[in-house]
Parts: sequence; structure tokens; C-alpha cells
Amino acid sequence: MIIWFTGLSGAGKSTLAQALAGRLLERGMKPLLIDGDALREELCKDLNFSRESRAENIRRAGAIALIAERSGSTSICTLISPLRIERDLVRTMAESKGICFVEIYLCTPLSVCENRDTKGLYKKARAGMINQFTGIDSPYEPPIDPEVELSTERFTIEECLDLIEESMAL
Ligand code: ADX
Repeated sequence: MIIWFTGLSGAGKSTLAQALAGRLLERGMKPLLIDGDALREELCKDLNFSRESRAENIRRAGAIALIAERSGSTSICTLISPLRIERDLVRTMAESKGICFVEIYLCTPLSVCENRDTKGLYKKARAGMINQFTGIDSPYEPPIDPEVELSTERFTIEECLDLIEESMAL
């Protein structure tokens, strides 16, 4: 199984993924966190935020998840992954190998993410100091039929985890 979180920067993907990893450990599973920010620190530091680079970033994350799955790890990927076509590509890669792909859409609205602005990046994007920022001057396409859609404003982390586990039929 590959668990794929998508949503805007600041939507809560990493926080929820870390909590989910804890739950999976309790269930005796081997979770592996594959985080966009972490990938970009080293493995993907040659990439920027152009459409092509994002596609490559997502492809690499998917490839790692597929390798990890072979040794019994359940990858939890947290990438903005803004375009449907790129997410669907990873889904197809997984499903063609009989691996279940669970897409979790964190539908936290832009206004909330921008208000949180934990990294101060929205402010910089609005000031024109960062270009191609998702939600500001670069598109985000919500999934049409994700396995789970969660509002981090309406639910607690524990409630979110319960809903995710339900959809994973654990
Ligand atoms: S993705 O589009 O390729 O999936 P990824 O999840 O790896 O993006 O990286 C997103 C993170 O990079 C954001 O959470 C933010 O911290 C940082 N970042 C820096 N510049 C940008 C940008 N132009 N657009 C979005 N995120 C950016």
C-alpha cells in the first residue's frame, strides 16, 4: 500500500503523516515517510518548482515508494503534487503492480494555509519574492475522487486518523 497526501503548502500533510506513521507502527506495520521538503533537501535538490521539476519530484517519490513496498514498508508520501496527471501517474504505476494507492486530499483552503503561513512562504510569494508558488501563481488541481478527503479545520488529528484507517480497511 502507498498512502499519498496531497494539498497546499500548510494544509497539514506532514503533521498528519507523522501521526499516521505512529498509528501504523502500533499496528505492526513498517511506515516510511517520504516528504517533499525532505526530498528537496538532498535527493531532489536539482529540482525547482517548474511544472517539469514538480513532475520529476513526484515521479521520484513514487519510485522510492514502490521500492520500499517490495521490502514490506508502507510509504506515506507528503507532496503538494498539484496536478492530477502526476498523481494519477503514480497511482497507475502502483496499481499496475497490484499495490493499493490511497490518495488523501487535505482540502484546507488557501485562506487558512495562508493565515497559518508556518514557513512564512506565502508572505514572500505575495510580495513577489518567490515565484510559481502553489495556490498563488501556480495551479493546484484538487483530486476528483480521492479515497479520503479531510478538512483539518473540522476534525482533530485523531479523528482524521480514524477516517484514514477506515478507508484503508485496517
Ligand atoms: S511539489 O509541487 O513538487 O509536490 P513539494 O511537496 O515537493 O512540492 O514541496 C513543497 C514545499 O516546498 C512547500 O511546503 C514549501 O515549503 C516549499 N516551497 C518552496 N517554494 C515553493 C513553491 N514555489 N511552491 C510550492 N512550495 C514551495
